[in-house]
Amino acid sequence: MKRLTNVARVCALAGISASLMACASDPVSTQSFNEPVRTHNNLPGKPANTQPATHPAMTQQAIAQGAANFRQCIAGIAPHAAQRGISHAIYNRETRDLEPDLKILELMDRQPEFTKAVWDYIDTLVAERRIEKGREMFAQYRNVFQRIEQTYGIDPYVVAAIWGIESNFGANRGDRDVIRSTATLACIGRRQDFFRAEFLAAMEIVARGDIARERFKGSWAGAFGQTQFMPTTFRRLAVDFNGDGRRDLVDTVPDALASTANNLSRNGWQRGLSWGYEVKLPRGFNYNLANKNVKKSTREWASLGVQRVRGQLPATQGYILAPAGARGPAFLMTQNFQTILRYNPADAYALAIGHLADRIRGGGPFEAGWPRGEQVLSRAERIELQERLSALGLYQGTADGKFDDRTREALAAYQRQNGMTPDAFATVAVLERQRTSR
Ligand SMILES: [Ca+2]
Repeated sequence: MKRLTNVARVCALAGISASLMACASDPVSTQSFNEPVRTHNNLPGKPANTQPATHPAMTQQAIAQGAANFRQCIAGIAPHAAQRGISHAIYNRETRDLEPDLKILELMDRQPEFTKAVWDYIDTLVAERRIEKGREMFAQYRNVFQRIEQTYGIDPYVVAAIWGIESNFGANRGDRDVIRSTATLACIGRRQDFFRAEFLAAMEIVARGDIARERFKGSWAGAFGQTQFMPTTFRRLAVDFNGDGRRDLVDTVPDALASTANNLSRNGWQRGLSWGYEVKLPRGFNYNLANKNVKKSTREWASLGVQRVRGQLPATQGYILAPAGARGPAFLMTQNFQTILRYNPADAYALAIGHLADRIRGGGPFEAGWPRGEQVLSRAERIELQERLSALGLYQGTADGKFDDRTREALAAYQRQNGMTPDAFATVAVLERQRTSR
């Protein structure tokens, strides 16, 4: 039954998470699925008066029209299902009584009201209760985790952490019918091509009997099971680990955990390497170097004064991440951190996965504290900051609220000119300073 593709296609479609998106359990990681750039400065912000213009396929009229044409649309997909070996009888049986779930069109474009600071995000995802539950579940499935480590070479604690964050160890897998959700989004809304592939992959899962229709529930976007795979990710990477002939990521924990390990393995995980190391940066560190594009060997970092907080850095290479600037913890991130990012391209998410893994293993909290007194910027405030940096001649890009390298460089230049540590960490305090200066 194993149907693995040779090449793991990575996060196609504007960086959509390969599998672990639209987490069913936790509101902080339930994100808009196709605008997932959620770096520390760029977690979803307050829409305010800066909400992007509505996509033409997302207007009320377009949605009503899509709903009216739903039966025709489903009938139009039938030949594609047949090409994949799904019989007419099964296709008709599974779609006959289907009605679109229009609620999910609302969820698709919903943005959280407030921006969450990276430390709040980590606090929520790496809460004490989740750590304890993780240790219990790790003990309960010790043999499975051992076999997974042997087979795929993945740190089993990272797999446990993904399980814990994606579904709270299987407790919150989502309750929307995956066939219905993906069929709705295949026929209505702004990502129809993408979701047509998801719908067809979901139909294959039911047609093959991997997962029974009544158990096939997930998030509004169709991510399902213990570790919230998308149907197309299932198609490429799911494995039958308990050998019963079915790849059941909903009710068979070994299948779900092994599929997750397989996913990491296909996305470049390096055996025996940690996701990253907490480090201490020297006084006067050039924060321009804290950039995912600046990779150096640990020896080079050491020569710049970067030290691991406990012990020695192993011989490897990586980049520095300082998610809360100079007054928060800093990390040296390895290739394996980037592998986790392929699941969900948000630094805060990947950091939470890595840290939860270490905590389940028995490790302690980060050595450095977070600047908890600081308020992070809302989306509207990020745009305002960019506009002010433009007015000062420091920023030439568009004021879109997205903190790319150019924005960070501009902010660092501003900080430098004003006698602040140029760490490009955007806070309300920095914005206030710009507002009050002439
Ligand atoms: Ca199985």
